[in-house]
Amino acid sequence: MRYRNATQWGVYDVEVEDGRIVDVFPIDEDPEPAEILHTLRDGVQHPSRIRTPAIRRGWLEGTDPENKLRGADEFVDVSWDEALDFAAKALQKVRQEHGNKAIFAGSYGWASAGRFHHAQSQLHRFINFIGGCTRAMNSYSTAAAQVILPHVIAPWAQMELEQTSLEDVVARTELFIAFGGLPSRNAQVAYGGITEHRTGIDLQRAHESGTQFVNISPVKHDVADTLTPRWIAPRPGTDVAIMLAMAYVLETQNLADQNFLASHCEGYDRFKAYLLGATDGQAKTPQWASEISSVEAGAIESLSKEMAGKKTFLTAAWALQRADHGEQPYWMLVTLAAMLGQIGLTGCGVGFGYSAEGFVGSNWRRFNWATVSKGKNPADFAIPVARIADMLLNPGQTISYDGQEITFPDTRLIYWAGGNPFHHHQDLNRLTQAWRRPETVIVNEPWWTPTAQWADIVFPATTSFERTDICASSHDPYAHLMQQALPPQFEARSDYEIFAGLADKLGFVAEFTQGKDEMAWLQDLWERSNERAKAQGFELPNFDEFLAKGSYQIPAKTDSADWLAGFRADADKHPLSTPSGKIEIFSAVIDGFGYADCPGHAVWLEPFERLGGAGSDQFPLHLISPQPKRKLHSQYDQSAYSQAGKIRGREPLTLHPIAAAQRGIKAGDLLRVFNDRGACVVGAQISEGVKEDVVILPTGAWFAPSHDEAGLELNGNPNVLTRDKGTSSLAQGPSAHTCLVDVVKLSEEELQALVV
Ligand SMILES: Nc1nc2c(c(=O)[nH]1)N[C@H]1C(S)=C(S)[C@@H](COP(=O)(O)OP(=O)(O)OC[C@H]3O[C@@H](n4cnc5c(=O)[nH]c(N)nc54)[C@H](O)[C@@H]3O)O[C@H]1N2
Ligand SMILES: Nc1nc2c(c(=O)[nH]1)N[C@H]1C(S)=C(S)[C@@H](COP(=O)(O)OP(=O)(O)OC[C@H]3O[C@@H](n4cnc5c(=O)[nH]c(N)nc54)[C@H](O)[C@@H]3O)O[C@H]1N2
Ligand SMILES: [Mo]
Repeated sequence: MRYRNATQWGVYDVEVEDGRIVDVFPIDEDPEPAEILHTLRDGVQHPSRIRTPAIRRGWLEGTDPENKLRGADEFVDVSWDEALDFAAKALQKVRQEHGNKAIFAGSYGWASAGRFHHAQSQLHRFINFIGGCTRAMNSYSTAAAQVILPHVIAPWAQMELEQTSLEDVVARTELFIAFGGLPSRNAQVAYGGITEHRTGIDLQRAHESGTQFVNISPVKHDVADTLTPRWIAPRPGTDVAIMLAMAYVLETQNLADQNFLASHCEGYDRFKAYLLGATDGQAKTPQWASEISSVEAGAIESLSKEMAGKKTFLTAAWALQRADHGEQPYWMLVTLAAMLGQIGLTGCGVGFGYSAEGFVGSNWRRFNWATVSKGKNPADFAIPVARIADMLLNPGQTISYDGQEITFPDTRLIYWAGGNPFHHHQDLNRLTQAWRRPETVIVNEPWWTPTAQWADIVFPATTSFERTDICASSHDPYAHLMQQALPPQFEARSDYEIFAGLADKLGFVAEFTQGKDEMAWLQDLWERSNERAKAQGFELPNFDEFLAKGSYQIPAKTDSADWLAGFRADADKHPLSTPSGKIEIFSAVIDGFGYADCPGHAVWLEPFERLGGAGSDQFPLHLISPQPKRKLHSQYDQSAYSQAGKIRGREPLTLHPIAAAQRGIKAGDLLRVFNDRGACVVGAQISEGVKEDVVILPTGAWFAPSHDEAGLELNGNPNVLTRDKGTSSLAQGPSAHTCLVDVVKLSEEELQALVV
């Protein structure tokens, strides 16, 4: 039998025989199915599935009061009733003794597609009934962007969903300059789900209609060869210096659009004084930028002039803001686009994350489908998402965030459902210390992931293939019925059922379930969505019709003007939502915060380490840890398809032939990558497509600490190397991409030890 189901990398038909998934097929509507689909063949029913509820022995028996064994202990299988009972009592105890803020249930992570069975939504709905918890705000993806851009140009949601479409690029863009490139592997994925993969096709159409692509990235294949891009390879983390030098060329060669700067922007003069060196004695010349970035001054100058003479679109990968002072490249790119004066013209201006996910730049109507109602968090408190280890380690400490002060609570209980902090967080050796502090950690997971292994109480969760749901997201033209293809595996229950079970123990199951079954909840979502559709002037088919047909396509949008065309035409009539209604090249609000690490206009700030700067004498290679090609984050790393991409079972690290030769490294060797923060084992892959002193280690390998003194991580998880520091006092985002390392071949002795 075939069943249609959906993932965050596409919609698929899975073939099931004798209760096993035997094959997976893309659907006709998808012109370029993602290769990640192959993970599903053996991944869903992999031996790594959690079979029964389980409790960590040291926690259950009270023999590990300081939680020293958390992460390395054995688990005892228990019944659902017992596990729910222990969890409900632990939640009650912490609430009563320490208050709800002592429960951390931010639970960041991508979980799975499906609007009803969305793990975090279920967790948050449940926890709000018992008084709420400490939550997390913003995302690991775009934390710095989410905070800086509303001050400068537009709220992130608007920017992300409404910015210039690739259709407009095809129609009109002559020069497309991509800082961080347009890595096609990333467009396989879209949060909440994706029906049609079109990014590669649309970029190819742009190329064929004459758009020229420039890839400014340490990695050559960040723009597909078929787009015949020019490649400029800066040192990672130095893009702001290059952008400033471009601005310098525009300003000093009379190429900046002074009219647009005067009519549509705020505070250019303040920025200009800095640009020309009046405020700090340093003109931001191409020569200055060249010394920082290693890009030739002449190349910067000629590209700047070319930009001014063409219909130009500027973009940056999200990766650029996942770095120390990650606010700056985004602010500076908007500033640069404002100086070109083309913002609001079709196919021109600035936008972010084209290829970061498959929906960016798509041109369909944006429709906000209804979600599971979660109610309000009575604790009304959240920390910036990437500050979790800081919070766990430093109760009572106060940090700055976007003009506010946030004081960390004393966390006594962690509840995680649908995320993998031992995948996503930086400096995992630090996280392991922090993670031992709470009394209790509860995790819902389908598989024995590192986060499940680092819990005290583990509930086995179903996957989306074991439940019925609706896949629909604000950026996809379709809604799909997700058909249950398999019975729940072993003793697994859906997150909804798990929280209903806890609600039962705590005496509010009727309120939590409202007496509805899965299908009744789906109907409720559908009908509430229809109310929203009517407000937009269209109607959904009735629920039974949708069930019978299995999918529905919303109507296309009617307005095709550039999202900033109105603002361009008349900035007074169509102001931006910034304080001045204009593009804020200088922000009085941010200036007023008085942050040394994020002043009132875009600036070059030295990162805590970089090539040619701090730390590079000791650790001469820059590590970039991008998204993995063969999976979504850590999901399905256990599958045969992901494992087929490994070298001797370890994640491949790509390095330049010169860096390899200097260290006697050959392709296929096992290596140790290391710095002061940690070390891991990787397999060597050699390529001329990376800058000489840059190495690439994708994220996603399941964290496997060796638990010995050397602290060697065994699968190649880059987050043992990254530093856990906020981008700045403004956004406090993650700074994973600022990371220096060195690499050596493993010695015979180390190799022997690995075999054991
Ligand atoms: N060094 C470095 N680190 C990074 C990044 C980087 O660029 N460099 N990128 C960061 C970014 S942008 C992100 S978004 C994060 C991603 O980090 P995460 O989103 O935390 O990573 P995932 O592996 O997607 O974790 C989702 C987890 O949910 C589980 N799951 C799936 N479906 C269900 C379900 O229905 N119920 C339950 N209970 N669980 C389910 C999966 O098994 C998996 O363990 O990583 C960040 N970390
Ligand atoms: N296949 C797959 N696709 C995914 C995901 C996945 O796990 N797997 N994850 C999804 C998620 S959650 C997100 S947030 C997006 C992330 O989307 P991005 O943040 O854009 O993705 P990354 O892969 O981290 O980085 C993109 C590129 O930026 C370049 N880069 C890194 N640092 C610098 C720098 O300092 N300067 C310049 N110029 N370039 C730099 C790297 O070479 C890298 O290839 O991807 C999504 N897409
Ligand atoms: Mo992300």
